[in-house]
Amino acid sequence: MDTIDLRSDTVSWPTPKMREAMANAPVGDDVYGEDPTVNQLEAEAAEMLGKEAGLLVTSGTQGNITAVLTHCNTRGSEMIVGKQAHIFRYEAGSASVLGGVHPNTLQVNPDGTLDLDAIREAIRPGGNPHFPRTRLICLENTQGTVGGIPITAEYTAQVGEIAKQNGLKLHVDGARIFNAAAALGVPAKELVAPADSVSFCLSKGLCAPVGSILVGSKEFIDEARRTRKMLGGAMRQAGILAAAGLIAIREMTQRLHEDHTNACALAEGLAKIPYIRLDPARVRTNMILFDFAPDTPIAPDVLATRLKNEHNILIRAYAGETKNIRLVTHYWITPERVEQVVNAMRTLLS
Ligand code: TLP
Repeated sequence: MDTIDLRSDTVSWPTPKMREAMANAPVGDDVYGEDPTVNQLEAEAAEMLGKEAGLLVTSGTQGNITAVLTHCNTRGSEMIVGKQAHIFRYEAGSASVLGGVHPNTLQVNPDGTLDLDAIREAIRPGGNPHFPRTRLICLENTQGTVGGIPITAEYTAQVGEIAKQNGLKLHVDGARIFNAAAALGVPAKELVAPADSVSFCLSKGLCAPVGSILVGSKEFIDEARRTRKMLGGAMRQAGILAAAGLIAIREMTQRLHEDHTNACALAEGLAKIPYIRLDPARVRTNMILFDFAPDTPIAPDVLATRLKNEHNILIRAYAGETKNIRLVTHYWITPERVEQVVNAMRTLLS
């Protein structure tokens, strides 16, 4: 029996077409700028996001830290970032550890935004030696911890305006920006138009095995290339990876609505099962967050173990968070598998 893995979209394997493209990719030494497949991917990705240049990095985390270090190039800089954002919560404190960058964290609203007034208030007045120097605002689109909620172009434009008025840079962690684009029916480049930099992942819903892309102005990417080198992320015949990345951006971005449809069907099926507390209306992209009623006869971690052992279904139970189960749909989660998951949950909870 095949495993049904709903722990994340990061678990998605490369497609057979990607594996074939990887085997046949034209390559060169990318540190010399000579890998034609990497160059092609970086150019196409930049174009899709409406920016001048792109940079292939090893992971979403490396894309974010490369951006943060490039924008905040003096120790004692400060970035305004969501308290529930991946950059703050799940990147091992890299901005502080590697860059001496001080995070000024704001509560993320249930719709994935940061309060505009809270952003304004968080910006430090200049010229006072008591304060760190505010340099950067970071947004996340889709916002993961609130359930993959897409952030609109209008909201990002308002944050961009605040950044501009205060001489700050805006970085968007767009790990799943193409999910946001599919959900909102707006081209990704419009969603990130006000951003100075954007990173997005090839290796999540887009199915590539490795890699993310950071985009921005040519000047920013030239500098980011140096930062990436410093972080050990300059690769050699990386065209092998970029070949999968080209399929990811050209083809896989076009089918993400299927993952969203499957996530909705899964949410609707699960919401009908006793003890599951889930609002299907909050499922906007490929993520489902839910928890259990207090009188549920089975603990979440026991449920996860039984799903694995008895039904070959993998889920992740998050301890200590409001919604402690997250399910993520992706290319390998078909409508038939959605049905299998609903049936298995119903069996275990009845
Ligand atoms: N997120 C992973 C975990 O680390 C939580 C997941 O399973 O969702 N930005 C966002 C918004 C992300 O969700 C992630 C990965 C990253 C950046 C980092 O990407 P990688 O894992 O490639 O470093």
